[in-house]
Amino acid sequence: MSLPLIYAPEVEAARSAGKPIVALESTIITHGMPFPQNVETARAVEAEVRAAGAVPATIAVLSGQIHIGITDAQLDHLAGLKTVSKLSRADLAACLAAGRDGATTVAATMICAHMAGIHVFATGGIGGVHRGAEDSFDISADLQELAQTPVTVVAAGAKAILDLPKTYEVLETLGVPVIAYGQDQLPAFWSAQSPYPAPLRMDSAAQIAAAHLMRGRLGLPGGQLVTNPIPQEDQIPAEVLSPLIEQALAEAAAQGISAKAVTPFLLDRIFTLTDGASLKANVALVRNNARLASAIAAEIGSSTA
Ligand code: PSU
Repeated sequence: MSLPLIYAPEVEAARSAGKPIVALESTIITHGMPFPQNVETARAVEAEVRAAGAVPATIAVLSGQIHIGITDAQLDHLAGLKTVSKLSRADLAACLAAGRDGATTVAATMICAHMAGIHVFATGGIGGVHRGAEDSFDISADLQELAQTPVTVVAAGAKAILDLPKTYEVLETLGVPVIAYGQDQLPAFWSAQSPYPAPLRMDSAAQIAAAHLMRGRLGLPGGQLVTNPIPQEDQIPAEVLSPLIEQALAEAAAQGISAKAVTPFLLDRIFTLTDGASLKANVALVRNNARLASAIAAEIGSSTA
């Protein structure tokens, strides 16, 4: 039986022509940002990828089919849905089998990108170990996915709402290469710097592409996490953000927010508490990640050609 996979015409043409392709996720559209900024950002990020000479493939599930690349009308449909499932590894097959719509998280987007032969994926921030995970056990499935699916994910680090040291400890345990781009410290999503030293540092897209290809040659499962610092001019300093993150976390605990609802709740509260500045920074960092991902995809393409 064939896979329930539909390629957008632009992506199909890129596959035939051997052009670099960059996967993009859809949960950031449906659960990560408010309307209409979510749609504007999705279009702007696709435009960044095109401007960098690659082809964007925004991945989503529509009527039980995995779409590798979506049209403007499909993006509007997805962004306009009142409620839509947030699909991770555990939910993907059930959503497809039921013929429903769903937005793909980092984990599910990696699975779909790999099925479609796409090596590189750009997003904002991956999920990770939530603060208080020693009691809640709330650890994003994104981490396990990085350990098993061979896609290089470009993010601005794990989201700063998480427990960053624990997140990077788990990635180390899982054998996931964590690469900081152009600096020695790990970035912290809305802030370019963190106190945490990066396990690996690379300074060019070519180096990152070579490491990706070498993992494949060695037969190692899993991908790479590239942490790309938000541009200095767009960042929110950690000392400004920290108390607001604490406040949002306290509100989530008081309201009993749990499981898949935690990340969207926190992002929404931080948006309000920063008067929208967190969203502006989020948009800037995703665009920045799209540019680096496009350069890595081009390097991977030229190495295998
Ligand atoms: N990047 C963003 N905003 C987001 C996400 C990524 O800038 O909302 C989404 C991704 O889909 C990621 C998810 O997989 O947040 C993490 O959710 P959780 O913590 O529930 O695993």
